[in-house]
Amino acid sequence: MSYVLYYSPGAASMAVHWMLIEMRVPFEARLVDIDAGQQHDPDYLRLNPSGRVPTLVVDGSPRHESAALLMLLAERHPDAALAPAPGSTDRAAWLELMIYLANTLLPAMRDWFYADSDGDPAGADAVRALAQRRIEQACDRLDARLADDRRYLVGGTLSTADFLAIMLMRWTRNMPRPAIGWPHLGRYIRALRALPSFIELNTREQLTEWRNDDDRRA
Ligand SMILES: N[C@@H](CCC(=O)N[C@@H](CS)C(=O)NCC(=O)O)C(=O)O
Repeated sequence: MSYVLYYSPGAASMAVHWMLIEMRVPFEARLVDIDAGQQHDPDYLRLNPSGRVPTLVVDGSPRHESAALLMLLAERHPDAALAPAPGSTDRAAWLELMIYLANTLLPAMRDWFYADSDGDPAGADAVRALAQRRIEQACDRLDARLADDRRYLVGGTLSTADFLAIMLMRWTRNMPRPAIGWPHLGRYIRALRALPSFIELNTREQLTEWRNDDDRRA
């Protein structure tokens, strides 16, 4: 199996990058500088016509969409046990959460960060206000799910839902209400940020923000 990940530090590629590190599978990481507009380079657009990251080239075929890539990797590496097996008790909750994060929270994040460029700048404040409400509702929902002191979102073990949720929670760090301020979410975030694979991910992506104080190496 061969993997080439096109990523940008801290972007939607982060969850996929984390999962590849956690699984300890060989892969090549290629930087796409989205601040410099490299996602619009013709060579990159041939791999990903939407001009976004991530792209994961899987055995020579370019694949997209962070949540789909996480689910695909879980399917291709069942031994890593990063998704409940089909037919298992936790499968439905995992599917529900993956789709909720990808279908409700991730688009609200896109609206928050890209309101001025994806739509009419004149309406951007209204778009951001709605996005903020949706993001905070998602934090309420995740916080309620974690209120029983569970360590992971689904089934008592680390799963793709945690990679996706933590990436999205990280994006709230400069929003009016950062996710770390919710009581149960805050505990969950601190626990997952302590995972060696998350620390390694931040080191490889050269990210210094949003790390536990005692993990900061940079
Ligand atoms: N739904 C896509 C969203 C990808 C996305 O919006 N990526 C952003 C970075 S977080 C991007 O590539 N932005 C560059 C641009 O839109 O020009 C996914 O989950 O993979």
